[in-house]
Amino acid sequence: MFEKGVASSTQSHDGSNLRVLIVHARWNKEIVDGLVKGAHDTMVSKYNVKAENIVTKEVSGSYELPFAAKRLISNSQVQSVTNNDLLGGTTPEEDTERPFDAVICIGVLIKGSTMHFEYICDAVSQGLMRVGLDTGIPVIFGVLTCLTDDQALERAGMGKGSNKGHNHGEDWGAAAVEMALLK
Ligand code: RBF
Repeated sequence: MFEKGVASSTQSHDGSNLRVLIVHARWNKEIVDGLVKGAHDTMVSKYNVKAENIVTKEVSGSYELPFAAKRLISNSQVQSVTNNDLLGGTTPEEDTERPFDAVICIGVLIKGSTMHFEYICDAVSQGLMRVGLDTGIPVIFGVLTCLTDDQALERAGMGKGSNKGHNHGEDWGAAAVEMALLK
């Protein structure tokens, strides 16, 4: 037997200087909310990310996540340059609008009776990878692609039976900090 899933990192990660963006979809909101909370609370309690340095934005569906991530990353970079110009240069600690160090995109896709699911899954996974590689800012793939409602609930730690499952949002929070510090 082996322990399924991601093992804890052998290195310690201090997220106290990081600024992280969470973008989430509103489809299947109850499950999405659980995943967002898992990511948020893990970053704060386990990695010392300051709650005020976690910005949360929402979009309609998962298909919108890559575009939103790209635009919000670009805006944070432009804003930061403008602020530095206006203020005559600020240190990262003083600049609350400094660029994001990592982005977590969260959505829950559940297969229906048409091909929509396959198209959205493909577009979103390709799109999020592209945003990360194009911008140089780590983008975490926090999108569940499930065949049933129960699969989605269990992967948010909200399973109906005795097995509540595991909240994958916690792993996404950890991955965001680890990737942000990979410099
Ligand atoms: N968005 C999700 O985040 N999860 C879904 O399970 C989901 N299923 C959809 C099923 C259909 C038939 C349609 C039309 C849209 C669905 N969307 C879903 C919304 C999609 O991500 C996007 O918001 C819309 O297609 C508008 O671009």
